[in-house]
Amino acid sequence: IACAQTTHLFLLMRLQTSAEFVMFDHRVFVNRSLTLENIKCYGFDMDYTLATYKSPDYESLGFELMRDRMVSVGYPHELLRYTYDPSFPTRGLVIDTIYGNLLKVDANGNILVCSHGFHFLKGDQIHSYYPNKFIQRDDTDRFYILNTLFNLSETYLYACLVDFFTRCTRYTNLLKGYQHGDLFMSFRSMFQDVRDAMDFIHDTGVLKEQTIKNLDKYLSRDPQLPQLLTRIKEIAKVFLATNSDYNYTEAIMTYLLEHNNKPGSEIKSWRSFFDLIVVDTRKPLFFAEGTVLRQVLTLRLNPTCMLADLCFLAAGSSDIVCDLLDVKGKDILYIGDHIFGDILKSKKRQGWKTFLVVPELAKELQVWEEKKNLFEEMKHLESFLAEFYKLCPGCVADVPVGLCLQVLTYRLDMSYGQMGSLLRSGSRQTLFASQLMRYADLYSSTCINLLHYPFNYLFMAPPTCTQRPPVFFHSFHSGHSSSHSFRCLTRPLPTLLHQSSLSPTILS
Ligand SMILES: *[C@@H]1O[C@H](CO)[C@@H](O)[C@H](O)[C@H]1NC(C)=O
Ligand SMILES: *[C@@H]1O[C@H](CO)[C@@H](O)[C@H](O)[C@H]1NC(C)=O
Ligand SMILES: CC(=O)N[C@H]1CO[C@H](CO)[C@@H](O)[C@@H]1O
Ligand SMILES: [Mg+2]
Repeated sequence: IACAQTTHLFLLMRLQTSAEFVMFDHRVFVNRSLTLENIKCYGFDMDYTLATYKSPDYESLGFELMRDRMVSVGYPHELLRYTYDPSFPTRGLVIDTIYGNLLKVDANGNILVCSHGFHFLKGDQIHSYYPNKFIQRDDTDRFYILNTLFNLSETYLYACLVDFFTRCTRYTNLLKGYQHGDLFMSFRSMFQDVRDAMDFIHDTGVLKEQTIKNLDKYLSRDPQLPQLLTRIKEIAKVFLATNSDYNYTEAIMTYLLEHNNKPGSEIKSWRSFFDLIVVDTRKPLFFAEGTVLRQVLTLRLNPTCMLADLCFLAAGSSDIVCDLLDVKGKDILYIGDHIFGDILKSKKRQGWKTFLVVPELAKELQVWEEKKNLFEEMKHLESFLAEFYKLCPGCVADVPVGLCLQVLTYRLDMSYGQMGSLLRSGSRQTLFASQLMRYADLYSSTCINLLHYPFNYLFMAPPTCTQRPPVFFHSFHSGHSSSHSFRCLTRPLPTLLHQSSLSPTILS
């Protein structure tokens, strides 16, 4: 009853604060209610947040630089034949450094998809590596999550290596690596080499150098960005906190904001869009104890900066941001793309409100729209199964129904790419999706979407009827469901992650 009442109340409130005026693919999705009116300060990350890198050109560049680095430290020349294939990797995969597999898992470590190189393993093959199709995710020495967009090229490179050595006749395939004469090369050492190559292209600045040389190729420039920042600055304080260094930040932000004016209009320094700029932040450390604050002394200081000579800093900590801008953690909305570095730490340690930028959402929404009938079909099958288990606990469902579900899941997954969706496999949520729900208050494909809402907007989270999200599938998998959870399901809610969002009602 309580649940039905909440839903009812929610529907009433929704009539008043309807978000239906925003086109679906421009939506900001809500996990926890948030009143924009209370936000006194907006913080932005730079890479992949304000600066949208072009996919797949940018990932290809990263991949090629790393691949060439591997060859120059002694890996076979044949690797040079591989080129980046954007249809293969999905963000959020887990590398098993013992067996060399790439895994897509859910929040509890259940395996949804598993590949060895480019070969996708079937159910019984997965079982032979992982009894119960399950991994102990807290074994962080063995399993590494590839959570950032920068990790995509790394993910693909690792798959290329496994593919190459598995098929190359000079090498003998063993359980934990390859044998070549007296030499044993473990999957683990290959992973370490890929990481080193990744560090190499970042630390030596070769990736940045190539990017800056060819900004039009690697960076997309949204003409609405100056408008967004100007509008925010009229009502709140704005800061930039980036892990990038001063020179790179300068180049990127100049490109995004200064070369982005309408012809004939006056050129405004990119710095004047912000009240405070912090480079070299070393997030997530920035949100904890921080590092020693340095002033970027070489700069000619921006006269419009409210904080006079302190407006441009290097390193420091999030506490310093609050002090300088005179705001409390709860008054800050921080917008970033890195679930661990930007979102988790700022929320957990500082109580900041968080907005996660998930560029893949554009594609996710497109598939959702195109494959609506498949999602519907899946929903019907699953509610049929749930009903069946409810009536007959402990029974085994008919094979064709299970098979149908498998086929549907596969067809849906393939609509996203070889590794499937970032957020789900069939109707099961990925680890990435569960982290997103836990730590992000709001999420959207780009921060520009904030422009579609008034700055006093109340973002309403859908009511949760039980403590177990998502209601439906928990009860389905554990074999018992209550009529309460069914009622929750029928609510027409604008959350992308919930099963209920698969209902076409939110679009109408
Ligand atoms: C993924 O990329 C981040 C940088 O965005 C890096 O710090 C991290 O080490 C990478 N993860 C792995 C497992 O290599
Ligand atoms: C930034 O660029 C200037 C000149 O272009 C150079 O002298 C300086 O060393 C660079 N700083 C960093 C941190 O790369
Ligand atoms: C609507 C929604 O996704 N709500 C989730 C927001 O985050 C909390 C905390 O993890 C979840 O419990 C909710 O289900
Ligand atoms: Mg970033």
